[in-house]
Formats: sequence, C-alpha cells, structure tokens
Amino acid sequence: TQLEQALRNAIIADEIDVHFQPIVDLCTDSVVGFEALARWCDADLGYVSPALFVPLAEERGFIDPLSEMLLHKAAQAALCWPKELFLSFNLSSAQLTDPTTSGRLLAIINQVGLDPRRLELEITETAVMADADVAQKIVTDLRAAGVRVSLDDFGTGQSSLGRLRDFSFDKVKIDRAFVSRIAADRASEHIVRAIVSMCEGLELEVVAEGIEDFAEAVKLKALGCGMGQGYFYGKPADAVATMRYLAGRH
Ligand code: G
Ligand code: G
Ligand code: MN
Ligand code: NA
Repeated sequence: TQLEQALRNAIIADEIDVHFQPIVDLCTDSVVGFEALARWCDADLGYVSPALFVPLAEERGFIDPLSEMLLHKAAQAALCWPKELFLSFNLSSAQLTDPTTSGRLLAIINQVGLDPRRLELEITETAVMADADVAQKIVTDLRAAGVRVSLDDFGTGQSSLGRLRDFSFDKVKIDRAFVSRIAADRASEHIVRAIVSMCEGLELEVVAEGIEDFAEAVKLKALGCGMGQGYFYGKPADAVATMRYLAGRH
C-alpha cells in the first residue's frame, strides 16, 4: 500500500521523530520522567498517528527497525536531561513475542550510554497475552538488567488482575478513560481508588494518564495516586522543546 511504502521510506530516510511528554510527581509537582511518543509527518500524507503506523509496521514485519531507531533517538535525548529523570518507552505486541528483543534493546541503550536504570518500558495487557511465556522471559531479562517495566493502559484490556499476579511489573499506568471521568463520575473515582489501593499492597507505583485539568490533578492526588501525566502538565514535545520545558521548571 501507499502508506506502507511511505513508512518504509520514512524509516530509511530517518524521518520518524520522537516526542516527549512529562510525567510528574503529583505531591511535589516536579517532573520525574518523560514518555517517548513516535511522531511522523509525511510530506504527502501529512501527520500520521502512531496508533496507525505502529500496528502497520508490526503487521508487515518491520516494527523492530522502527522501534530500535526510535529508542536510539529517545535514549540520546534522555542523555541531555538531569540524570534523575527516566525515559519511558512503549513496546508493541510483536516485540514481546520475540525472545531476542530484550538483548537488542539493552544493546541500544548500552551503545548510547544510557543507564538501564533510567529506562522504563511500557507494555499493555494485550501485548503480554499474545505469548505470555516469551513476554515473561523478556520482562525478567530486562528487569534483571535494571530496566523498569510498566503495565500501560491499565483497566482497559482483559484479565488485568491476573497479569499483575503472574508478572513482575514496577508500575501501573491507569488508562485515561478513568481519569477523564474522575471529576464527574463516582464510578471512575471508586475504580481509581481501588487501583491505587491495590498497587500500594502490591508495591507498584501508579501513574494516572490523561490529566487535562487542575480538578483532575487535585482529585487524583487526594486518591493517593503518586504520579500523573497529561496535557495539564505538558503535551508531547520534541527534544529541543523538552529541554526548554526542563529549563523553565528550574
Ligand atoms: O501519541 P499518541 O497519539 O500520540 O499515541 C498513540 C498510540 O501510539 C499510543 O497507544 C502510544 O502508546 C502508541 N505509540 C506511540 N509511540 C510508540 C512507539 O514508539 N512504539 C509503540 N509500540 N507504540 C507507540
Ligand atoms: O497508549 P498510551 O498511553 O501509550 O498513549 C498515550 C496517548 O495519550 C498518546 O496518544 C498521547 O498523545 C495521548 N495523551 C497524553 N496526554 C493526554 C491528555 O491529557 N489527553 C488526551 N486526550 N490524550 C493524551
Ligand atoms: Mn504509553
Ligand atoms: Na496508556
């Protein structure tokens, strides 16, 4: 297809960029890390969402070169940030079905010189389910190297609770579907309260995604949620704008 060819060309020409969205400590309001998000603006097609081109790359078998190129760029950008800030990077389902993934990702950050303890990988419940044994091995290998692993889009997939029991995660990211309704809807508030309490017991960190206004931030903080992310704190921005954002907060 036209899109597939354009994407292949963009990868070869190194035209896929990576943007960064701040993740903050809700108690202190300070930035603790950034999530890397792929961005592609094609000359002919215009802006193409990663929600479209990431699954396409997976389906056509070139997610590895794409993801590795993005991690390389993201890790290089993270080297310029204060050392205490982490880089959170999304992995897709296909990457979690290949046991060589962990070694290749570790080789990239090693080559760039990023401390593995500053890297966090986001995986979804759906991705874990594709091949649970292989995914388990990848997660174990990464964590043994000091990389942290978070369960992304929590609450929207299937059998989330079983995953928390069987897998060793470091962090849970509450899907913005709950956050966006937290001020208006009691059910979402109860669900978030329960997730936060469960994570406390399991000794997992919690991030609320998609915080868009002050009221949501206040509510999540009151519910004991440790970290937050969303347009209220900052939209995804390129590496240069991210450095400016950091300078502006000091
Ligand atoms: O930024 P947002 O529209 O920007 O992202 C849409 C979706 O694409 C999200 O689910 C996000 O996790 C995913 N995504 C963004 N960048 C990457 C990436 O580098 N790798 C993978 N696997 N998913 C990504
Ligand atoms: O699936 P994942 O959580 O990785 O995707 C993150 C997605 O959420 C990206 O598309 C990102 O641009 C988007 N996003 C981040 N913050 C907000 C927000 O406050 N509101 C909305 N609507 N989307 C957000
Ligand atoms: Mn994510
Ligand atoms: Na998410």
